[in-house]
Amino acid sequence: VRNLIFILGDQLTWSLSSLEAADPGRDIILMCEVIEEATYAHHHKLKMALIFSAMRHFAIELREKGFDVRYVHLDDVDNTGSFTGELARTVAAISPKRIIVTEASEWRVLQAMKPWKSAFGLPVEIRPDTRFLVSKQDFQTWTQSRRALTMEYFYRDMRRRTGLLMNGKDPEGGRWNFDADNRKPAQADLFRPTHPRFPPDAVTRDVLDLVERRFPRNMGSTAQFSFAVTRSDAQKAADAFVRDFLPDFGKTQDAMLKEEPFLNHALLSFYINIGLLDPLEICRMGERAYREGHAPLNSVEGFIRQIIGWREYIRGIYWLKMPGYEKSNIFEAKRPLPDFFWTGETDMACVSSVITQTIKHAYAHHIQRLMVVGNFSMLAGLDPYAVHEWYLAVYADAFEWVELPNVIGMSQFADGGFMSSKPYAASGAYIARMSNYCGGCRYDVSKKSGKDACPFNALYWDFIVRNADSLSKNHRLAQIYSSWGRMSLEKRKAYRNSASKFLQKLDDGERV
Ligand code: FAD
Ligand code: DLZ
Ligand code: SF4
Repeated sequence: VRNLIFILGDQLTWSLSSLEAADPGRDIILMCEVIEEATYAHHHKLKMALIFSAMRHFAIELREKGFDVRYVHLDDVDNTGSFTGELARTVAAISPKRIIVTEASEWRVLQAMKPWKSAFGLPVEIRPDTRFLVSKQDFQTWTQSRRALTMEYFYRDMRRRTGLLMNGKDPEGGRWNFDADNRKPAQADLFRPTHPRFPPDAVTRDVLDLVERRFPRNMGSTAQFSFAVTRSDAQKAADAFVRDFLPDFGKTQDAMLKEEPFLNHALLSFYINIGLLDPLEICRMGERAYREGHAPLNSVEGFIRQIIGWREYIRGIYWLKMPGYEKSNIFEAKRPLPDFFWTGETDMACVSSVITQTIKHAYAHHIQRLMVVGNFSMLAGLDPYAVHEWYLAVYADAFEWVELPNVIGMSQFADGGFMSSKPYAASGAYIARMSNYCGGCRYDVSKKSGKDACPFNALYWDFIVRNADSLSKNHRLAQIYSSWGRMSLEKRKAYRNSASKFLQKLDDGERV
C-alpha cells in the first residue's frame, strides 16, 4: 500500500521533510497546478511562469529518480482547481494508505490542510518545514522573556547556532554587524558584470504560452523570462553571485540606480523561497568566499545577516502574528492604490522607475521596495491591506509568510511598532542621497513645498503630524517632533497645504 506524498509549488527540493524515507517503488507523488492558487493574488506573469515551470522541472527530476508522479496541469479537463479537490481525486483513484505533506509555508494553505484527515478518513502526516533554521516553536520561545523583538539579537543567536562567521564564541572581525561600512551611494558602472540569464527550454516555453493565454491581463510579459527553473541552474546563479557580486554587495546594498535595477544584489530570493536553493548552503558559500580572501567581511556579514537574520526573523513574526496580522492598520489609512501602481505612469521619477522595473522584471531590491514604493505608500496613507495585496502579486519571490511582515510590519508600520522601533519614513533627501533618480525628475528635491517641490518632502511632514497620536510618544521620533515644533507657522502651513493638494490630486485620479 502506498503513501501519497503531496508536494506544493514552493517545496521543490529533495531535502523536503515529506520526501524523507520516500520509496520510489512504493510511494506516489502528487503535484498540481490549480486555479485557486493562480488567482488568490493577481500574480505577475513572470512569477506564475517561474513557479509552474520549476514545478514541471522538479516533477521530471522526480520521475528520473524512479518516482511515480501524478502531475496535474492547469489545463487538464478534470482539474478541480484546488489543492483539496485534487487530493480528493487522487485519493479516490489510488486509495493510498496515508497522506504525507510538508506543512504549507502560508497560513491560508495550512488551514486548508487541517481538515484533510477527517475529509479523507486517512492518516495525514503534516511534517515540519526543515528548510528553516528555527522552528515556529523555537521562535516563540525566543520571544517570551523579551520586551522588544530586536532582530539584531535574534541574528546573533543564529550566528552562534550555525557557527557562521564565528571565531569560537566571538564574531569574526570582533563585531556582529558591519553596516557602518555599507550604505554608500553607487555610481553607474559599465564594467559591472551582468547577472546570468537562463533562456527558456521547451518545458518553460509551454508554460509561458499557458500563462499568456490564461492570464493575459496580469502584470508583465513573459517575453523576457530568464529565471533559472532547476536546482542546477539556480546553483549557477548562486555561484555567479558569489564570484561576481558578493565582493561589492555590502558597499552598494542600499544604493539605487535607474540604469541598474540589480546592482550587486543576489537575485536569489525567488529560488530560495521555492526550494531550488538551500539558504544555509548559500551562506556557507558566502563564508567560504570570505575565508578564501575573495570577498570582504562587511559584504559577507551583511549578506549572511539578510538570510539567517532577517529571513528567519520575518518568518517567525509571521507565524507569531497570524491570523489577523494582515488587517493591522494603526494609522487607519484608507486610500486605495493609485493606478500608477499598475503602469508606472507618474511624474515622480523614483516611483516610476521602481514600478516600471517591477513590471519588467518582477523584481526590485530591498531599498527600492522599502524606501521608494513602501515609503510613498505609508506617507500617502494608502490602505496597508491593498499595499500588501500589491506586493504579494508583483514580485516573483512573494509568498505571504515573507511578504506580509515585510510590508505590514517593516514598511508600513501598520502593526504600530511590533516589528520595528520606528517607521521607515523619509523625505526626498534620503532618495536623493541614495540614488540618481532625482536628476531626471520633474519635481525638485530641494524644494520643500509648492507645486514643483518633491512630493516626498511635504508628505513626510504631513505623515508625521497627521499621525502624532500614534507616534509622538516614540522616543526615537522625539527629535523629529521637536523640529516640527520649532518650525515657523508659515512653513508648517506650506507643508500641510502642499501635501493636501497632492493627496487631493491623487484622490481625483489626476496625474501626479
Ligand atoms: P539581496 O538583497 O541580495 O539579499 C540576499 C537574500 O537575503 C535574499 O535573497 C533574501 O533571501 C534575504 N533577505 C533579504 N532581506 C530580507 C527580508 N527583509 N526578508 C526576508 N528575506 C530577506 N522578500 C521575499 O523573499 N519575498 C517578498 O515577498 C518580499 N517582500 C518585501 C516587501 C517589502 C516592502 C520589503 C521592504 C522587503 C521585501 N522582501 C521580500 C525582502 C527583500 O526585499 C527581498 O528578499 C530581496 O529584495 C530579494 O532580492 P535579492 O535576492 O536580490 O536579495
Ligand atoms: C504561487 C503559486 C501558484 C501561482 N500556483 C501554484 C500551483 O498551481 N500549485 C502549487 O502547488 N502552488 C502554487 N503556488 C504556490 C502556493 O500558492 C503557495 O504559496 C504554497 O503552496 C505555500 O503555501
Ligand atoms: Fe523622487 Fe522626489 Fe527625487 Fe522626484 S525629486 S525622484 S519624487 S525623491
